[in-house]
This record gives sequence, structure tokens and C-alpha cells, in this order.
Amino acid sequence: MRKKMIALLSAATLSMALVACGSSKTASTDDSKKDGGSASEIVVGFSQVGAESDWRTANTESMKSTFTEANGYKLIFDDAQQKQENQITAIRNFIQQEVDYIVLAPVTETGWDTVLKEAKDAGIPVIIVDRMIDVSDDSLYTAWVGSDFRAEGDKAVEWMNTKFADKDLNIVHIQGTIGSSAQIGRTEGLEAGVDAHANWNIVAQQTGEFTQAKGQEVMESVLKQNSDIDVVYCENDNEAFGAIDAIEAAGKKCGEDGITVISFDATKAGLTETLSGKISYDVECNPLHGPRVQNIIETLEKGETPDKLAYVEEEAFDAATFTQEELDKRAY
Ligand code: GZL
Repeated sequence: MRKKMIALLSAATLSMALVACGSSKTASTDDSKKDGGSASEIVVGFSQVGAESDWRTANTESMKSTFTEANGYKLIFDDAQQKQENQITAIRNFIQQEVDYIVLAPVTETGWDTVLKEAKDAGIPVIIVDRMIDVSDDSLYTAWVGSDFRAEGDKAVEWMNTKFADKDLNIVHIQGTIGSSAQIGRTEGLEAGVDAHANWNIVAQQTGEFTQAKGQEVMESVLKQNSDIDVVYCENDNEAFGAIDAIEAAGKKCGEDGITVISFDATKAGLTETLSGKISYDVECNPLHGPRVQNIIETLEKGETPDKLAYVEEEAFDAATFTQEELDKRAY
């Protein structure tokens, strides 16, 4: 919108010049901006997936604490409640409001071509954060910053390899939101591991929607049909919390002398359970994307070109070695 403002002010200056020369035109500048921002601040429309998990809360907090008025921004935030149609509506509203940048945290990979073409036609750069999108034309987005979800899955399987080697394993797989990059990559990692081990079996595979409630519900129903479970592979911490509740309610244990729970995100709450031993291995998925997105916008503001893809460095935490000191240092 600031771009439109600059055009308006130049036109107004020209009109005033004309008025001064006695022409009939009167100068008029429209100070009211559609997006409510002031002429100088950068207006960012952010379409967030929802508030389904601790990870998402940390991600939202990172964006909101970065794009503040004090930092020279106006943030228009929309929570899509995990529905793609709500994200598409939000993007159209951002276009109407003539924001300077659109940031999208896509709930799933497909279905974005039409609305992102509308943003491109409106001349509004789109930055994708966290999960990836699958579009026919990658000029529909300017840059992406997020995680390598397949690498996260491979990290978990590597740990399983070391811990279990060629032991027979019955594995319960609680997936994330089906069709999201996080689910696709973490699932690919596990399935590749199972393909490589004839004695590793997935005895149940179902989505937990990245929520604690659904994770518990899935685990409860699986426990009714399976009495011999070795590993529960949860695609985020909140699913792991639900699974642990269900396992303990069934009178079973999690951890060293019980069922091995593997998780992703490494939120403070997840690592607290890792310290307790209930989560045996937690793979980090870093949500602190606010400053990373700000760097992309600042690069664009300088007329420079940001990297198209920027992967975040991530680590993993083993209950056997994790300490309170490490937990105290965690940022989210
Ligand atoms: C991963 C992110 C996932 C987290 C979940 O980058 O998209 O969505 O793993 C969150 O906790 O709900």
C-alpha cells in the first residue's frame, strides 16, 4: 500500500503544481489508507494455520513480536482454524486492503494457485513460511522459509536404528494433518525406515491432526486392538501428550521399560516430557520464523533478491542424555 501512497503523493504534487499554474485541476490526496496503516509503515498480512499446537502458538508469538509498530510494521493477523478456505479468504482480504506483503503459513501443500495468482496480479509479494506449497508456477511466491521435514523423519529413524537395530518392532504411527508438508516428510521418513527393516511393522497409522485431543483419541482406539506395541511415532508434541495420557490410562508405561514414544517439535512442553523420560526422542522443528521473514522483507525493501528457499537448522534430543540445564536454555 505504501507503493500506492507514493504514487498518490506524486500525483498530488503534480496537481498542486498545475493548480499553481492556474489549471482547473484541484489537488486531492487521500490520506486514509485502505489497510489503516500510516504512509511509512510496512503493512504485512499474515495468514496463520490456526492454534492447534504449542508449536503454532510459538510461531504466532514469533511473528507478532517481530512485526510490531515499534519495528515499523502494521501486522494484519488471521487465524484460519486449520481450514484452507479461511486462508484463501484471508489472502483475498489482504489483497483488497492493498497490504505491502502477504505471509502465508499453508495448512496443506496444494490448492493455492488461483489465489496466489490474484496476489501476483495485484503486485503483492507472497512469502511462504513453515510448510511448503505445491504450485504449477513458483513465481507465485517470492520466498519460503521453513524446515526439512523429511530430514526430521530420517533423524528419528536413525535414532530408532541405533536403539533397536534389528529387533522386531510393532509401531503405532500418529500422523499430522494429512497433506501438510510436515506430515508428508515425517511420514516418508518413517515409511522408508520400515521398508528397510523387514521386522519393523506399522500396526496402526492414523492422523492425529497435530492436536492433543485427537492424538489421545487415536491412541485409545489403537490400544483396544493392539496389546503388543513397542513404539509410538507421533508427528508432533501435542499428539505425543495425548498418546502418553492414553497409554498411562491403560495402565501401561512410557519410556525405558515401557512403550517408546518419539515426537517432533521439541517445544518446552515436549522437552519437559523428554526430561521425564516419557518422550524418548524429540526432533526439533523450529517455529521462530518472525525474524527470518523480517530478513526476507528487509532484503526486498532494499531492492535485493532473497533466497528462494531457506531451510532452518534443527537438532534432536534424546531422553538418555537430555538435562534440565538444556531445557532451561530453550527459547520456545
Ligand atoms: C511444522 C508445523 C507443524 C508442527 C505442529 O513445521 O507445520 O504444525 O510440527 C504444528 O506442531 O501444528
